[in-house]
Amino acid sequence: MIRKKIIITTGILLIIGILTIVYGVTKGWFNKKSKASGTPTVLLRVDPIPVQIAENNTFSYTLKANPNQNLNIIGYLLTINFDNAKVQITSIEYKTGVISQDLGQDTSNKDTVNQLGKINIQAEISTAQGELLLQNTDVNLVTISGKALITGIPQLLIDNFKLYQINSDSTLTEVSGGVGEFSTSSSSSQSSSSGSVASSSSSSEQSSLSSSSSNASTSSSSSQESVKVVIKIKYRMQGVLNWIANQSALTKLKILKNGVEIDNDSISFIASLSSDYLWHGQFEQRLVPSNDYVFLVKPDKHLQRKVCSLSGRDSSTLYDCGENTITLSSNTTDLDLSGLTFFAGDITGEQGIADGKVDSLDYVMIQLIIQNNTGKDPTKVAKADLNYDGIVDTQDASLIIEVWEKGINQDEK
Ligand SMILES: [Ca+2]
Ligand SMILES: [Ca+2]
Repeated sequence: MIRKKIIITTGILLIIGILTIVYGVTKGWFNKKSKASGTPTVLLRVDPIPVQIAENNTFSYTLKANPNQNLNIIGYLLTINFDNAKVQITSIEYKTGVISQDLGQDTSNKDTVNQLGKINIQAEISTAQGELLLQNTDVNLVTISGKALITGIPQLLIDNFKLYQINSDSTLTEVSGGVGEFSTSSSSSQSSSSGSVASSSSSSEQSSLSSSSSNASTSSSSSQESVKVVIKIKYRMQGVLNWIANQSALTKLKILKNGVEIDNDSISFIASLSSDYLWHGQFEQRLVPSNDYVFLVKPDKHLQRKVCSLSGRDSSTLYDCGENTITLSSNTTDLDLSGLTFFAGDITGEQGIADGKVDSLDYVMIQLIIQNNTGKDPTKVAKADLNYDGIVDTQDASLIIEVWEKGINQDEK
């Protein structure tokens, strides 16, 4: 009898145990391990959770970030949208890092902020080594205070949250953050869950820079013979206003014939700065004489431009080639791009190399060099001296802002 009871009790306990494990698995109790693995994610929340505020009463919320692993950051950015008919902002205080000049907004910008219903938060860490955010620990980023114009729950909608992590090899990684436990508002609050490091796939930079073979003619059906063409090119870089002798820039070039890139060959040549503030260089290529060529030219640290006439114009904006193409027929051709400005700033991307975009990663890299006081270090000059004056400083940073102000941020294709 007693033995029977023991067997039954053991059986029941066993079933309860199994059910508990099954329940635990479905609830993800045992998933903790995967959380600490590779991909950094950062959750952002508003503290306290907004509740109803009576008309003319004030509120103050702190944005708290919480990473899933230790992260050494050197900056962050995010956008906060709000309904300016319901809420007015009275102060914006940075709790981690300091505002990035010309990019971020704080209390001194509250008029603009209230007019647009939008706050751009962008901060950088002012110490050279960055700031360590500890795993699973809240850190206060920004405190936003304001006043309710009508009774209701203030809704601050956060968008585009990113942090910049500095790695041990001093490359940067962009960590896109997620927004969690956020406000009460329906739509945008929970939409973006956990973020991850965007791993930009292939990079054009990785392709070899070997200068070109010669079999352009073999590819197409054309029966025409290819001829050796020497192309002499001159172009202008944004912000290069002084002539310093012996400045040179690796310049990459792709040739499109009838819209198709020839042979996938990367051509590169070294251009030299001359006293006319123009960069001069030349390259040779065997080409079939034809009237349907287009060039893609990308000087080091600059955005690529599409060139579809032998004398480029239209310097300050992006342009569309339309039907225009280049005719190549003679053995020597001058490509005079002095009217065309090459926009500066593409120095880095996710993998630490130029990625065809001028974005905040490029900007942060320059800020980092300035903060670290390594602007004269030859490797930094080679990497990030955009105006070729021998030092990485705020002038280089402001060239990037100039490019953004033109609404340009990527290679022309
Ligand atoms: Ca870039
Ligand atoms: Ca410079």
